[in-house]
Amino acid sequence: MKMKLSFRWYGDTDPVSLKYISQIPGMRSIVSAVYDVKPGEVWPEEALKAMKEQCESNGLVFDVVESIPVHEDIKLGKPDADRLLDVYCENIRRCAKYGVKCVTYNFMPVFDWTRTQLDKEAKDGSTSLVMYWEQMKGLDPLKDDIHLPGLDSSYTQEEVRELISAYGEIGEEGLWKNLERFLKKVIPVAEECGVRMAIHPDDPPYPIFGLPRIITCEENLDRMLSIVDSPANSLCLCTGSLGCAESNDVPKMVEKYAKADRIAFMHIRNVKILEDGSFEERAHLSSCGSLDIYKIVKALADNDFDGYVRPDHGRMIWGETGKPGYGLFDRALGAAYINGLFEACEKEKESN
Ligand SMILES: [Mn+2]
Repeated sequence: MKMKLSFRWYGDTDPVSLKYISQIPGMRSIVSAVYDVKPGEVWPEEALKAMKEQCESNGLVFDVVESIPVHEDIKLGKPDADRLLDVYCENIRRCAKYGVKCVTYNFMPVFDWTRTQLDKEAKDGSTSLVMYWEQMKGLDPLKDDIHLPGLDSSYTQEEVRELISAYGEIGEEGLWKNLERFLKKVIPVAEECGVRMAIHPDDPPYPIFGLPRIITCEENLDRMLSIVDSPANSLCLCTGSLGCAESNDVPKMVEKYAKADRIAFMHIRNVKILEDGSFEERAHLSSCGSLDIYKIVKALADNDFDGYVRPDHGRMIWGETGKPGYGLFDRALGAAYINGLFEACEKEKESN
């Protein structure tokens, strides 16, 4: 298979071991990061070296980083942004030095992702992450204390309020301007060291709490990619994030960007959109959710996709406990399913 199958691993504190990950058929790459360093700080080389060695001793390759977080002051265009951009570039160089080929990041204000519950129980007893409007309604981040799971818990409520008003002031166009400044600085460095930057779409791809969100739909992805027209400026196409908005035709988007060679990394997972626009994370199988995963993989195979693929979030099943969305069992089932679809699509393509 041309695609490179990968798995996210949170380092030594991850309840899932590298050994178990290596036992998943076809598993090649580890997706990780230096998680104990704050945004805006330089990553210690020893940590990258240790990660590389640990992966290699388990027969795996550490070549994808998820993520190097973008400091809020860069996204807000604060006076400190230039210094922080230098640090960002230094981290890309350091990752490249230890073999990293792809760096994921996002440009979402304040909240990395939004869910209202991490352990919603389905009829079969499995649990998964969900976002119910019912549970969001009435929450006003400028008045109430917000304790949503995607929020960096190191912020005080006062800081959250200040950030939200700062983003309100710059609005969508301000955020675009700061993204442009980021890309024009970072992409040439990535090109130089053979790294593809992969922007993760906003999750979900519409405004929450009135915060501007720009990496949301085909039109905006086109705009983002055209800011720097280079394969180093690519997408981490997360089917589950884009797929939360019914207006996004995800298989069509995959087809378009795979053909243009602007997808560096695929996050494959399924979501079920409910009647009121709420959504539930579901098993990877197409019939379990709203996305046609076969069509998505076929679009990749038809375009000889050779980038990274990982089964994104999974449910918690078979009594496993651990980090919500990041258990071993359901993500391994997802990996096996993805392998099967790729094998079928690639063999069919060869026989034609
Ligand atoms: Mn994702």
